[in-house]
Parts: sequence; C-alpha cells; structure tokens
Amino acid sequence: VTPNKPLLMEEIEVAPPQANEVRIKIVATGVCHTDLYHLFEGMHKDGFPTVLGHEGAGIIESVGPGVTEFQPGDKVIPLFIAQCGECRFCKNPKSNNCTEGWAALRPDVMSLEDTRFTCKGKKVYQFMGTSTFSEYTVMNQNAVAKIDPAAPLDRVCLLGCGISTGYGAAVNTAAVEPGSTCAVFGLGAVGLAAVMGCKNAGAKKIFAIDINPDKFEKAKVFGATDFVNPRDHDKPISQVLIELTNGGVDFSIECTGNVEVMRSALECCVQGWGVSVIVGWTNMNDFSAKPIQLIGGRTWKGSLFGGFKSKDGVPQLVKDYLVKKVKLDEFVTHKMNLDKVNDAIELMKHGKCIRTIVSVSPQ
Ligand code: CXF
Ligand code: ZN
Repeated sequence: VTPNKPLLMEEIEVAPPQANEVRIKIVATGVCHTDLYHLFEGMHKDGFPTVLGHEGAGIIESVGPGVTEFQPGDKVIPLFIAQCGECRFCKNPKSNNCTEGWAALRPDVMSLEDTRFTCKGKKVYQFMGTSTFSEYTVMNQNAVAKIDPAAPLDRVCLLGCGISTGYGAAVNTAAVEPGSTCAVFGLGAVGLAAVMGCKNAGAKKIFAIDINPDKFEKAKVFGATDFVNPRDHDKPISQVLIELTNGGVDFSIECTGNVEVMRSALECCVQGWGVSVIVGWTNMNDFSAKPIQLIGGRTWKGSLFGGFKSKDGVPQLVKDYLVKKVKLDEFVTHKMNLDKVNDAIELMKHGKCIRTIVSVSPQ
C-alpha cells in the first residue's frame, strides 16, 4: 500500500521464522479505524510499502529455533503490544506497556522495519507489528497469544484490537463499579465494547452518546440504558449530562479520538470521585482542561489496549466469549473476502459498519 491510494493485491514472499519467531497463517481479520487512519489521513511518510491490518486471528504454520510455547496447528491472535514477561512493565501488574513489540518500538511510524516480507525483492514493512491483511505473517512469540482451540477465528479476531480496547477501558482502566452511572462517548466498535464493559461491571445507568442516532439501537444491545445526541441540545453535552445525573457521572469513557470530546468526557464526571478514561487515538491536537477539574477530585486516565497485558488478557477474553460473558457476534455487520478489502475500508471510512470480518484463508 501507498498512502491515500486503495490497497493493492500483491504476491509477497514471507520468509521462514527466525529465532523466537512464528509464522502464522491468518484466517480472518477485522478492519479497525486505525487501518484507515494510516491510509487516508496518515501523517507517517515512513513505513511504506506496508501490509495493513492488525485485528487478526490465525493458525501457527511453522516455528523458528527456540520456540517451545507454540506448535503448528495452534490457534493464535497476533498482538500489537507484546508481553515479554521480563521488562519493568510486564513485571508490574499496573501496566501493559511492555517494552518489546510494535507499540513500544515504532508507534510513530506505524510499521516495523525488520520484517520477513518482501515483494519482488524489495522490503515491505509490517503494520503495527502484525500485518493481518496477508495470508502469512511472521511475529516474535512474545507478541502472539495462544487461544482455546474451540474459538471461531472469524469472531475472536476482533479481540486483537477494538473490542479488547473498549471493554478493558471500562473493566480495567476505569474499573467501573456496581451500581454506578457511566457515560460512553462515541459508539463505534470501541465505544460499544466500552458499553458492554460498563454493563458487565454492574453499572446501573449507562449513557450512550453519539452525534449519529442510528448507533443507539446497537448500543442498547450491549447494555446502554440512556441515549443522548449532543446535536439535540443547545447546551454543552457535559452540562446536559450533569443535569441528567444530579451532578455528573461516576465514570466516563471517551472513544472518538476528538480532543473536544475528551474534555467533555472529563467535565461530565462528578467532582470528588469521577473517573474519565481517554481511549480514542489522535496525535494531531493537544487537549486541554481547567486544573480545577482535577483539583476538585476527578481523575483523568488513558487506556491502551484496554489495559490488558496482551498474552494473558486475550486468551481469557476468548474464554469469556466462549461462555457468552463477552459478545462478539453482535459487532459484525459485514463479511467479505480479502480481495474485497477496499470495500471494507470504504464502509469504515463512511461510518457504515461496526466491524467487517475479512476472510483471509479458509479456516
Ligand atoms: C492503536 C492506535 C495507535 C496507538 C496504539 C493503539 N489502536 C488501535 O487501533
Ligand atoms: Zn485497531
């Protein structure tokens, strides 16, 4: 792919795994907004050509020297955050910011340079360290989660990014409490997953907020109890929520990547103990707030991959799906084969889907 152009279908060579690496046959992948951001609004001039996709699931095809944890045939999910188990962040239960893997190494460029991909003899980069829009990808074993063999790969692929990100923002980062009142801003897949997290954590009231009222019906499926369209009100949305909740919500989760919304999400929290979590991704603009918002007792936090330690968290989420504690099927609005991936990207670009599942190889 080159920036701002439709994706090209190319034959590439995927070299065998080296020490501590595995080669994965990708079976299915979701399309996340970050795939699009890179393509159409991307500021990153380096890191091309690349293979996009980072929300995949597949099967181990071969393993390199030193790999004992995986065998050919294992079902796996590639992870853009590693869990090496050795670094300061892996050793601290408070964080999932492992110092290995793409998220730590090259988030500025979006793609890793040291890859096993070539196309007509030329180097191809690996997007978010994963590149799931490919029949095969090679990854370090520290960024691969082995999952329950009963898992349907065309569903659990969604746990590679969006659903884990939103769900964990509620259950881990915000640590939503039973009986609480929550507000979720932005009802794409990440926001809907945050709604599901609030519901599973026992929230009694969950405000779902979006400027597109078509999203409200889906939000209800995931547990939202109240729906607010900021465009229906003259007052700022934070004021509207403060009035509806006798002073503000206990927890708010921002899933838009818009810095104005981040501020509204903070300001709609109750003073004294309100917790607001930023999930949406942008590095285009700074955010701002009045210090009194925090001095008055609110907490402002950010969440990366829902705060899940990746290799521990993802297999558990797969199990939670298999016992129906976590929904995935309800996020899927479209399905297609890899040769139609540009159609999936157009749907995402125009907000016409929640998640499209792209079949990459037969399961
Ligand atoms: C990403 C966005 C870029 C920073 C890391 C998290 N989220 C997934 O799409
Ligand atoms: Zn993503």
